Order: sequence, then structure tokens, then C-alpha cells
Amino acid sequence: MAIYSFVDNFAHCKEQVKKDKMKRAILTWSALLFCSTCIWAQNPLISPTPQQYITGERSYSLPESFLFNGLNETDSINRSIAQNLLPQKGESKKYWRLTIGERGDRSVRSVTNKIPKKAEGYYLRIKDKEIMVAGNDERGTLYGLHTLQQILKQKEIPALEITDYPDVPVRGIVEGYYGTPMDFPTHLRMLKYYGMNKMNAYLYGPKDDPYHSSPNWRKPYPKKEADEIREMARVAKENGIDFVWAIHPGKDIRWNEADRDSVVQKFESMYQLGVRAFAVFFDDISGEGAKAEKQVELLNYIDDHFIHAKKDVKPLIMCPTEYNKSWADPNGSYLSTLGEKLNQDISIMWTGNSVICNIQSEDMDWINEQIKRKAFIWWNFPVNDYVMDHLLMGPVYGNSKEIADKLFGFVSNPMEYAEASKIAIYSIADYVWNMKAFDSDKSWDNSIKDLLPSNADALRLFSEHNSDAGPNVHLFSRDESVRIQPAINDVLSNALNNAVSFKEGAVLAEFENIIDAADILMADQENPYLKKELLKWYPQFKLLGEMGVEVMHLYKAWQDQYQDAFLKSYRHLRALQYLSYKYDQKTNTEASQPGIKTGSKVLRPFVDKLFTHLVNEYNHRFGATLATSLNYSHFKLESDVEQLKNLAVTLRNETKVSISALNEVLKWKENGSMTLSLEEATPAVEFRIDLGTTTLDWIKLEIQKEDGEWETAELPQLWSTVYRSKLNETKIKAIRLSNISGKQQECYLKNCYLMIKNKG
Ligand code: LOG
Repeated sequence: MAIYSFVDNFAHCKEQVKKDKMKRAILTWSALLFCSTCIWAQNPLISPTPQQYITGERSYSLPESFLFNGLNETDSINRSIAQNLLPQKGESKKYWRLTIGERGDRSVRSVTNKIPKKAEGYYLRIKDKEIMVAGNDERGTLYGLHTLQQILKQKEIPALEITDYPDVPVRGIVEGYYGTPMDFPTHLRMLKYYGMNKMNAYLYGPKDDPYHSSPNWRKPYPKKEADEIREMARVAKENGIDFVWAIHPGKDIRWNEADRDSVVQKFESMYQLGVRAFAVFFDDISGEGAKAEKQVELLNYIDDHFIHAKKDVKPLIMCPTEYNKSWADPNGSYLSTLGEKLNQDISIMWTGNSVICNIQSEDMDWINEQIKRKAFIWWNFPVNDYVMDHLLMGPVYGNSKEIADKLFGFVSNPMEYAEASKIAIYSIADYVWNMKAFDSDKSWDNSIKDLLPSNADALRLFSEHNSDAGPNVHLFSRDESVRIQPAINDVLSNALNNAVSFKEGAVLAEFENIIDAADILMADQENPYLKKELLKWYPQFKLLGEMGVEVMHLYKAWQDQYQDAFLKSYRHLRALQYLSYKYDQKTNTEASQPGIKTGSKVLRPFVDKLFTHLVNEYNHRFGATLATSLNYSHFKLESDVEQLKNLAVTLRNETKVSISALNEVLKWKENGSMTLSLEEATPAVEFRIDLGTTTLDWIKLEIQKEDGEWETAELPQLWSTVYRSKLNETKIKAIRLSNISGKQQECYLKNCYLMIKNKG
């Protein structure tokens, strides 16, 4: 994947200018030809990319006021947006006429045949001091006004004609992650952002809102939260967004009339707060709640007796329990039951071939065939609730551009860092609006400039090196550090072969730039929201830059055979490694994958490999014994249970060996086991596990002693779902858990750790 440098960008622009000059020579106002990315030096940046966009030869300086036309016919939201664009015409002569309206309105009758006959489409024309915004419907007019807002940010505006409409009918966000839900002011801020990016749906379903899920889904929200939801629904509406309130009842629902009525009553209470769109999520549950027939019965009942009865409520949305292909029952019974029996107007969500993956055209064909309708994609990006020690700030890429017609909708699940998620959200909005024209790298670059205009270079550098998810249970990976990777590889492979690389300067400069960028971002005054969210990541990023600079100094000293300089750099690098390790240990400690990792895919491994190589060479040549790694203990997790074998293991405070938690239902197969091995026999204090179930008689715990013998250990219940084995400082080499029940067990992996004795 290419990422443009400035030089590339500049060349790209010049090329475009030439092309556009030719284009303008050919196009006339009457010939409306397809030209979705007309980039002209002073052309306003419009995102999402319009479908058809033609600029004329003339450009005008901005008007000072508007003479409005058609305001009475359009709805109040559009009216107030239009009125806020510029003041009403006063004394000044520098006014333009702004006409707005919908298909059928008198004000826009002259352009009726130019308005696209597409839901939410609009036609926008700027010509001879007259602006016309004509929507196919009210939301179309709203989107036309949003586009105009972007255009008016220019000092000079070209004559232009835009014919625009979305590719995907339902576009937006599903706040469906585990972790801290966004707070109220953030919700309001984000709703405006979604709307400005022409997204039209926001599904509210944070897993850690207790009134969305168990234990409180049956109860109405307390007053404060209820007031907030009312306000969110109002602000959503004002921004052209359907606020969809989702319920997650499947963990403890009973399939009886009382619970059926509880769902309806809860929906009714949300309706009273102004909510006009609803969803029922059955993801990440097991047991009774997961039965397709029962889910269908409940959903059809709600659909018939609540959704339709209300008249002003949008069609119901559901998230199935088998929400991705890798979990779909090979006999197909769950999904085909939904496909055949669920009312046709209920839409069904789907994450793709696995929980976190890209969506291809044939994947859509497969699921649409199963569920007998167009699937509603729940795209698990940039969510990081399964890798909370990483940020996913890189470009949006990998989804097919040919799937628009196969989708009911497409929504993104963000990180709990709302402001940082805007980078991905901006591009997802661009992708779902106009797939064919979507340019991943360009959209990413624009999103960064939009988020932090003054310090975009620093944020771009940070994002480039904070894109990958790191090791994770879903095996989801993203490109990271793409631009500098060839230079990094060149330096490293030459170093390993004792040869000189011409790229050393570029690599050193990259690390120096990282230090600068970290400082700039820490001192940023432009976007306080972003700074608040990411402040804990920046010091680790700076340490990465410092380590990188120092490893290049170490390398230089080695090449120059300058022993004192080598030792000086060595000592500093060891200190930096220690500081970075400590920072990781003491920051973001509450997360289920605690710590802060930056540049973990390319840059950090480069620093470590080059360091180890150089120190080994030094030791070899001078008979020295400089340590090559920090004295961390190493742990290995092995399992024949698919969902367990790729879980990350981390050491906290030198005593707590934690296995990363799992969000989804864990299907622990019959006789399946999980073994955690230590590098050397170590005195162990205790082992704790929480599988989200109060009965753990199906688990056998064994410990491997220093002599290699395995021995069964007690695992008594401590409280509720937490079980603990006291290990009394027995020296152990490994610990093993096995399912001895003779059948598959379904549970959660909420918490699991081994406490060892600090080596001191
Ligand atoms: C959850 C979701 C979570 C996401 C990523 C769905 C439908 N459900 O594994 O709440 O944010 O994966 O971890 C999920 O994706 N479970």
C-alpha cells in the first residue's frame, strides 16, 4: 500500500491540474459527465467524495450575506442550517441568492430534472452569484447544505455543479464495544461529526452500559441517564441521524411472556424519550438466549406489536448470535432459521467471515443467501477492545468496492477513544458514500488534516506507527510503518551482513521526527479532546523515538569502532528500554490488555533486533558480557482450543502473569486444555480464574513441579464466578487447565492470572 510523501502529493496535484484543465476544456455546463474526483488546485475538499462534481472556469470571492429563497418550504432543521451559513442580506452589496428546497418545491422547480432520483441525493449548483441546493428529500437537502458548508470554507469558490447521493442506504456507527462507554458531551460531539460526514445511523449499544445489557436491561434508565438519551436522540435528529437504541437481553432472558413484555416496555420507555429506531443484539451469549427459534419469536412479536404499531418507528435491526461465518453452524440451522422465519423487514447484522475481518463480494453473496435479505455489516474497525494496549489509527482499507448493492447498511464499531476514532470514521463515511471513488490513503491523509490541521504532520507520523493491532486472538493485522519499512529492512539486513546501508540517514531522521512529533502532540492546543485521549500514548512514542535514535548511534559507534561511544550509547539504550518497559507496566493498567504499545509491528522490533545483533557482535569481539535483553521472564501459552491459543500473555509488576481476557463466548471443547509455561521453575503464590460461571467442576487444574512431574491442584471457589488456587510458593514450571466434563463447555474468559514471587 502506498502512502504519499509530500513530493508524491505535489506531483500528483500538478498532474491533476493538467488533467483538469483538459477536462474543463471539454466539459460545458450542459454536458454533465461523470467526474467524481475533480481535483483542482483551489477546489474545495469535499468529503465524502461526491458522485459527480464539475467545476467551471470562473471562480468568485466569497459572499458576505445571503438572500434566502425557499426557506419556508423546507424543514426547520435545514432552514436553521442554511440561516447559519452566512448572515441574511443586509446593506452590503456582496450578497448572493441561496435557494434551497426538495423535489416538488416551487423554489427548485427549475432544476427538477437535475435532482438525482436517489434517496438522500441532492443537486448543488454555484453559478453567477446564485447557489441552488435541491434535495431529492429533506436529508438530501441537508447533505447538500453540509457540502456547501465545506465549500464556503474557501476564500474563493469556483462555479460548480454537484450531483450526489450515497451508495449504501444505512451508514454510520455502532457503539458496541466493551470498555468505558463515551460520556455524554462526547456523544453529542460525535453525533455532529457523524452527521457532517453524511452518516445517517448511530446504533447505541455499549456493552458496558448496564441498562443496555444484563443485569439492568429490564429496568428503565435512571433520570440522569434518561435525560441524556433524550438529548442524544434530539441532537441525532438535528444532524440527520437515526438514533437506534439497542438492547442486549440474551445473557439472562427467559423465553416467557413476562420477559417479552419487559423488552417491549423498555422500548416503550425509550420511545417516550424520543427514540424512533430500535435494535436487539444477541451477540456474545450462549445457552438459552442463543436459540434461533426463540429469538425469531420474540423479534417478530416486537416487530408486529411495537415497531409497526407505532407508525413513526424505523425498521427493527437485530444482531444474531452467529454473527460471523467462522461461528456459523455448519448445518446452517441457526442462520437459515433467521432467514426463513424472521419478518422480512427486520435487518440482520453481520461482521463477515470472522469477528474482525474485511468484507469481500463473495462473502456478501454467502450471507445474503443464508439470511434471505441484504446483510447489515457491523464492521469491527477501529475498535480496540480486544487489544486495548494498541491503537488502530491507520488507513481504512481491504473492503471490496463492489459491494454497495449487496448491503443493507454498513456501520463501524469505534475505539473507546472517540476523537482518535475520527480518523477511521471519516474514511468509512467516505467509503460507504462513494465506494468506487474511495482512495484509502488520500482519505486517511484528509482525515488527519481535518482532525488536527496545524499539527497534521505530527499526527500523521504518530498514526503511521500506531496502526496494527499487535498479537491478538482474532489474528487481525494492519499495515504499519509502511513508508519507512523498506529503509528499515535495508538497514537491518545490511547490519546483519556487516554491510553499510545508504538508508541509515533516513532511518535516523525518522526516529528524530518521532521525538519531535511526540513533543508537538503533547503540547498541542488545537484539539484538546484528542490530547486528552492520547496523552498517555505520547510518552511511550517519544521513548520509541529516543530508542531508535540511540540504536542508530550505537550502530555508528560500532561501524567507527569507537568503543567508548558504543558503551555510552549502550547504557543509554538500556535505560530507555527499562523506562519504556516500566511505562508499559504502570500505564493503562485497568484495561483487559494492559499497557501502552507503540510502533510494535516494525519500529520496535527493528530497535530490538539491531540492538541485540550489535551487542552480540561487541561481546564476541571484546570478550565482554553486555546483556542483550532486559531480564523479563518469558511465558508461553499453548492450547488445542482455537480461541485460547493466540491470547496474549503479559507480566505485570513482575509478579502477575495475565492471560488476555476474551469478549466473545469461549467454546471450550471436550478434553481441551490450556498450558501456561514459565521459562524456569518459579515460586508461585496463587492462580485465579473467572470463567463467568459459578460452577467450575468441569475444570481440572494441574501444576508441573520443578522435577517435571504433573500434579493436580485444588481450585476452590473464592466468590461468585472467581476461583482461586493457593500455591504456597511452590516452584512450578507450568500450569494446565483441562475440560474434563466429557463435553464442550460454553463460558467466558473474564480474568485469568498466575501470581509469582518477585525475583527481587
Ligand atoms: C462484539 C463486540 C466487540 C467486538 C470486538 C460483535 C457483533 N460483538 O467478540 O461488542 O466490540 O467483537 O471485540 C465482539 O462484534 N465480540
